[in-house]
Amino acid sequence: MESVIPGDFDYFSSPLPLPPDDGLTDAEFYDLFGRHARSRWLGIDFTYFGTGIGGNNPGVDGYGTVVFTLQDLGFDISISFPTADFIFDNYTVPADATAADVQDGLFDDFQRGDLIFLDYDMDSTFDHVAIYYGVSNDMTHAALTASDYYDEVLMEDLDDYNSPLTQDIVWSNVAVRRLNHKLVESFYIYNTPIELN
Ligand SMILES: [Ca+2]
Repeated sequence: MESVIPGDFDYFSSPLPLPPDDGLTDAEFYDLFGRHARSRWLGIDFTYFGTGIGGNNPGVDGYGTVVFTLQDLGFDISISFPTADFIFDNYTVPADATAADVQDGLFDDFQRGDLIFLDYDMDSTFDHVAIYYGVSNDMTHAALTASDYYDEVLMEDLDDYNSPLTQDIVWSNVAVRRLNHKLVESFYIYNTPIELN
């Protein structure tokens, strides 16, 4: 403990507010985000602009699996603009992995929680976002996706070339991003507990 006696050199340094800090390393945060998204949304109905569990439009789309997960983790994140582009533009940074990696089936640079954005019709507006998960049951490279093909949130096998998600990845404009941990951390509500489980 430094001296806080008035006139002491250190007197003015200690009262400065600490920046928001969720106490997690980047790796812990991304892992927590991925696991919480999976546990929260697997098996939930796919609904465009879904309001999550309950609400006036129950279910989730890709955007919801990201935003509502962040809300669950205590981040005060806006849901006023329910689009994948909103997440991409405001809350993400480049990942280590690239679009070419996922389109070529190369997953060495992926980590759980990475976000795979898809622009199906190549109009420069993202239409979907899936969450890379990694090992899940018998899959080595699984992703959590709110699928309009299956009408539910499920894990799809990115090593299966014929899975609907893989086909969408191959035939769409794709970007691989990750949440900006430091940025979403700044939205953290201090008194909401985050637990690694
Ligand atoms: Ca589009």
